[in-house]
Amino acid sequence: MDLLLTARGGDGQSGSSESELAVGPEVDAAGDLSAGLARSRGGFMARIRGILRSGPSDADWEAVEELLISGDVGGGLAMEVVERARARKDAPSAEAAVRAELTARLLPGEHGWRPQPGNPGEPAVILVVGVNGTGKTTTIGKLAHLYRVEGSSVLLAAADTFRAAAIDQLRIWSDRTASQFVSHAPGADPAAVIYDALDAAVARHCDVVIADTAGRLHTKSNLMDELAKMRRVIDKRLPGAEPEVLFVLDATTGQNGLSQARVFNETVGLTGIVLTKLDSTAKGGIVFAIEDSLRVPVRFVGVGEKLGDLLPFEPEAFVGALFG
Ligand SMILES: Nc1nc2c(ncn2[C@@H]2O[C@H](COP(=O)(O)OP(=O)(O)OP(=O)(O)O)[C@@H](O)[C@H]2O)c(=O)[nH]1
Ligand SMILES: [Mg+2]
Repeated sequence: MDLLLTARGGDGQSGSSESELAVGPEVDAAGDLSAGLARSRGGFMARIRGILRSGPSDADWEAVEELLISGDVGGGLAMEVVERARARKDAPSAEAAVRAELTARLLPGEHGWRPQPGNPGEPAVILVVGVNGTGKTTTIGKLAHLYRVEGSSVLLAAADTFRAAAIDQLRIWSDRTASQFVSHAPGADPAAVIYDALDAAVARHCDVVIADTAGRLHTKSNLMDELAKMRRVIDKRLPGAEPEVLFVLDATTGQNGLSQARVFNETVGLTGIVLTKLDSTAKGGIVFAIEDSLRVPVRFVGVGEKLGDLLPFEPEAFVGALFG
């Protein structure tokens, strides 16, 4: 990779510690969707395929519904998929019918989606939110990698000011991806970090700003209010920006993730979802449940801990990898 840039990292509050970086982002192979879905494919999906191949009886269809539920597809949706698959006359096989119905439950993919600036010459803004430990900061590193390799300039905003270690963790990702970095001292107002990061990004003509936020439980209203304030600050500094508000959901959380997502959606208006740790779960069916319950698109899936392990979500490729 021959990308070169001059990054001015440093502390947005003091304006100090400018560092010259003459390095490109680390290059990392793209992750493998099929490998990432191996547990789900070999788990509930393998059993579903086994049943469907033998010309399913009524009892078999019931078993398929139960298996879909066990894979986190959700009760209502599993029933709908089975009912519609059974009624389908056009499919060459029961497996093809279920596959088509599952694909039809997903929102249409936006091939090549990328965040857009609200106004020409301004940066596109991504605000990354979610409960504790879902993979927000790691996802930001992976996103930065993706956009840097494409040749975009990226600025990471350390608006998780809750722990000093969180700021350091993001700084390491900014170094690895040769992204710019704005932080304040631990304990500072996260909304102020975002304001300064947007200022810096405009001044430095950055293409994309990605803001990290502290993990928070959706039940803590003061912390949810803090998030709403961050969202408002973006509108204030960049009117019309229409930031991408990405909710990072840990796929291993199961159906609890849906109630988390709903509260975050009410507070900050989610525009996209990243489903992480798909490699660690046999319940990849949560993808169908989350899109169905929120009507917010899954933008990316996380399939591992390496920089390249974030893949754009393509509905047909996803269902294809589930069936194998
Ligand atoms: N296997 C796997 N692990 C992941 C994935 N994404 C993140 N992780 C791991 O999940 C753990 C938590 O990741 P973080 O990025 O620190 O999570 P966070 O949401 O920023 O956490 P807080 O800031 O504490 O709320 C780390 O060990 C990551 O390596 C993924 O797609 N697959
Ligand atoms: Mg974090």
